[in-house]
Amino acid sequence: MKFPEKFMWGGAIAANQYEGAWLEDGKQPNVTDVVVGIMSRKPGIAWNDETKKYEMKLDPEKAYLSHEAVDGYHRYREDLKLMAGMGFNAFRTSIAWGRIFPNGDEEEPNEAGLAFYEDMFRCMKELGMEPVITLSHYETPLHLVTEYGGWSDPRLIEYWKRYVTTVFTRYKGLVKYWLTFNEVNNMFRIPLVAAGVLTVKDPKDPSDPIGSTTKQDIWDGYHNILVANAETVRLGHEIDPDCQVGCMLTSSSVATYPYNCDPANVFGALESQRMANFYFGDPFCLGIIPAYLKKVWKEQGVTVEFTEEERELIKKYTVDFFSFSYYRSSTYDLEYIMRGDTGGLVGKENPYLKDKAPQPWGWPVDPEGLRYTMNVLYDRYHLPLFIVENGVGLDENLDEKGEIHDTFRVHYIEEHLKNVALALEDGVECMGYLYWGPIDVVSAGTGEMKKRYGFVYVDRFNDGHGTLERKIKDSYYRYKEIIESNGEKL
Ligand code: BGP
Repeated sequence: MKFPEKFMWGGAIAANQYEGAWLEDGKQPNVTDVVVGIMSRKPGIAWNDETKKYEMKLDPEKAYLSHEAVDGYHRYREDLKLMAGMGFNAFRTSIAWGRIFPNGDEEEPNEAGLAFYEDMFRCMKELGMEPVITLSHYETPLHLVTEYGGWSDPRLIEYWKRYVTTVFTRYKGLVKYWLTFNEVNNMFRIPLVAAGVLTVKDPKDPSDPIGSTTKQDIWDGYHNILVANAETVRLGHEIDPDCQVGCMLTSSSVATYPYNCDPANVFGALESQRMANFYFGDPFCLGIIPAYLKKVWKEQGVTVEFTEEERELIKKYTVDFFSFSYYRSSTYDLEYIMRGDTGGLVGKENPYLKDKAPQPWGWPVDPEGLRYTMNVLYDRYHLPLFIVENGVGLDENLDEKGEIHDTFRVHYIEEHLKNVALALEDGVECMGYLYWGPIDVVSAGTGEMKKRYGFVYVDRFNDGHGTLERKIKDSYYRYKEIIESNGEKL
């Protein structure tokens, strides 16, 4: 198995799932702070009839584990040392936008937040890890959503530009790899969290904020995010010519296979790839607004118009690399209604896949789907790829000796990495592989601690109790061996 010499090996987490300290040092709530699991249809916000606005109203019956998460805010130094112990040369996390601009629309940034990340990034560098930083990982400040309707309002572009200018300037020379919007292509399934969009002007049924969010508002959000993404590339290059800016899409949906060779299923699979992935990938990487969207907009009765200037901007400032998550594949069958979750689309069960992660989540395992995805993306975009999420969530407990033998995780990683190597042999350019959740964090999809991805276990449970002590699992040593041999010992 051959990996390039400068291949980036490491792991990825996100501020909202790792840091906790949700209201510390000036931070204000972001969209993930009001949900238990990003798929939730009932966010902790309520309509105020007097002000005619939504405001935060958490459900006292629910445990919002992300508020304390695994206390990374206070423990990142010891955790980063554990990561360096595996030989990581890269580490991905996000900046919680609300630590820098707590409400999102302030004129001046919050120094405490800037200093916090500066120390964290310096610490990564000292330990030999290249910071790979997501600018927004489901972390739009809540105020921007309740006050403006989030990204459906073009004023967000200005607030965003202020935010990215601030962090690009402050971390110039410290951060080389920036990712814009984490898995923003989930915006139709999870408008509030994935894209920070909510209908706030006369919502149809204020007791159902998600159900009341209109297609028009989501498409306006799409429009504004495409502009903001291009502005980010422009500003990044202008402020720090050595930095690289990539997009970040959930690309499990690229591996949407037609269930059989019925041409209707083949075309359906293509449409599904487009509307789950390429509708963002094409503007981000090729600078074009896909032609098929005209038909989609007509069918949905929405109006989306880009000015000539915006089109030029999108055309000119395409991303430097394509980063993505891959968890599993899916199948398309005309007769079957596809669902989705944080792992990607869920179609009819694929009879050719023998492997499945254990219950209760039981996600299908398709390592060849990663090779397929990489080939499709590289053929289409001719940009270096960066795998910034891949991993398996398991319900794990310490055994009587206080150990965790996570053989399934080891198997999962080995099989996926073998397919990365095959994709490299196919000619695909790949910058690195960052395993999702190298330390247990709060699950994005379910909001639980129980769903663990880590090589490092954290003693915290669904009801919120736990000592937060860290323990190394077996997979830690195996991943370390793979990294040390630069993939030769696969
Ligand atoms: C991706 C998200 C991550 C992450 C991962 C695993 O969609 O970018 O934040 O958590 O999925 O999902 P989950 O935690 O739901 O298992």
